[in-house]
Amino acid sequence: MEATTTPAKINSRTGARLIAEFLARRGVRQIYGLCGGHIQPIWDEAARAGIQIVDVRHECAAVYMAHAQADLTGSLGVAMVTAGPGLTNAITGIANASASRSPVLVISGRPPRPQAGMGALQDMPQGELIRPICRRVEVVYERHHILPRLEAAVRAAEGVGTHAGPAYIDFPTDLLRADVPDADVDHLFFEPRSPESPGPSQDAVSKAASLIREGKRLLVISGKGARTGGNELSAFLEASGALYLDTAESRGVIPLDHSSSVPASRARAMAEADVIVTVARKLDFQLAYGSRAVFSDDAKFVRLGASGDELFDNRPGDAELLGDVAASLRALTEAGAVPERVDTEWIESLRAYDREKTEKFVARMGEQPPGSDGYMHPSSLLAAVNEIIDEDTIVVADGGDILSFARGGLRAETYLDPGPLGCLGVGVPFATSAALNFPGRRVIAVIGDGSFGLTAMEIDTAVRSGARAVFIVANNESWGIERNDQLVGYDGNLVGVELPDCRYDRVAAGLGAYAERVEKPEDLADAIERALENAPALLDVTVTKEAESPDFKNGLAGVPDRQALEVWDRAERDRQAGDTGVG
Ligand SMILES: Cc1ncc(C[n+]2csc(CCOP(=O)(O)OP(=O)(O)O)c2C)c(N)n1
Ligand SMILES: [Mg+2]
Repeated sequence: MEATTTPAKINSRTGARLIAEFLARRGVRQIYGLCGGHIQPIWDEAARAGIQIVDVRHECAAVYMAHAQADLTGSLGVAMVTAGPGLTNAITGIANASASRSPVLVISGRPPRPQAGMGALQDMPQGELIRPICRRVEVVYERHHILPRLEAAVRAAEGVGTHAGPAYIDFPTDLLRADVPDADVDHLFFEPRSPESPGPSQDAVSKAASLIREGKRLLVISGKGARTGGNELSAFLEASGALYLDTAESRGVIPLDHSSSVPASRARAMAEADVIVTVARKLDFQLAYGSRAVFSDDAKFVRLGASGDELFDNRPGDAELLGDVAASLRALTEAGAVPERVDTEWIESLRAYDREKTEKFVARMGEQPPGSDGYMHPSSLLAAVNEIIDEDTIVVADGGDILSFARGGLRAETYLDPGPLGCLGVGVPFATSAALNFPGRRVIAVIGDGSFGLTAMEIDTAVRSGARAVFIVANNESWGIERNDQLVGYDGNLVGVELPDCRYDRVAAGLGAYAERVEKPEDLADAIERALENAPALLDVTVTKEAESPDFKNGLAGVPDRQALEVWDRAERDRQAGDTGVG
């Protein structure tokens, strides 16, 4: 018999396998997502490529989990959601990653190309829907575009040469099934790259250094991008003798007990400093938009940032250092940017004020009386949590009043919260992701009852994936901060703010988690220990709805016209009135 030769087979793989290979070779170890036919080929190939699929109960939670991973590890987080409602469900998570400038890649599918525009299942203009909240949107049509567009999306998310944020890419399902020949696969795309961002210009460094040398009261405020420049930031604080305010964006970059740190003197530091250095920090509502009514009118701003957003939003810098912030900080230290006639009296007085306020605050925390309803004050709960937090504990806070109490009251070095979008519901997914990414560390989330309800079903995700987080629900049977606002600002006309009689411990137990209800402060310590031992676990802790948090007292819930806080709003209006006669 004549020997037959099989024709040489062209080496190819499906589009889905190519995407999975790209992700695996670029170091992606987990994808958070929820299944669906439009993405099934990638879902399948990613799992076969050894990527862990963490499957959630609502697509938004997948993006929250990818976001938490990105914030905690500094590397790209990846979420995968199906077409149509899969993507629309994910939108709040994408908006949150956008506001937080967190590197998240969102992958989706869409109807096969032959059905596009014909009224196909789950067909909608997905790219258009999310374009304003993404650093980049890629809608892929061709097999030879798969790798270049993935590369572009990943780099946009990582914020190479600018700030990070979410990027989005989708593929039609037929392209995922189609063969991609070797000729369309450039292997260079598989190689991980270390993003290199250029440093600041020499002129900008000289200008900034001389402003700092001329100042007497130097204040440094850091933001998200400072997370990658911790060493350079401490070296600059050390050399310059500056005072320092962190914001939740960069909590932990500088240890809480650092001698420069004066969080409790925040208002005075902002008002009295004469040179303010912002490190990768937008002057957003949390910093009074840099207002001349809140900061000193003639204070000089030195702004360091990876993008325009971090340099000239609201109050442009007197000196602006565009580029890698670690490189900018190093350059300032090397240029001898140290105040020549430093106001040591001011520094000492702010430190003393900070120490005194902090000591009083801590002493009072565990001693707040219960409400007239007999339930404990939220600070009693936080005091008990503080007892078991160590420098390794990852702490998550979510809610209204309880978030405000927790942000100031919990002594956490590693900390995540709803961020500048005020995005309630992150608590359970953030903590679940933290526990999966850091199985050796304690993870504790303190969550308002209202906020818990938004993503409560993700307790099931924690149970199934073995995420050993402890979820503590501060149950005041209300959307507390809004209720307080209605009591005071709307004559007590309470509308849609009560959440009575919910047993969150039973919800969690029903989903397979260890759970307890705790009603007395003296029972908290043991209950938290048991929860840590049996995690994932939930404690449903009854707290009074009468406690008024700092955010409430500052007027945040009332949403003033010009500024986020009432006292700043008043100061801003006074300044305007003084200028123009208009109140
Ligand atoms: C997704 C979302 N919905 C609504 C709001 C408005 N909001 C801000 S705080 C708050 C109340 C939060 O209640 P809870 O989580 O129980 O915390 P508490 O204030 O009671 O401590 C609400 C509804 C928001 N920020 N985010
Ligand atoms: Mg509540």
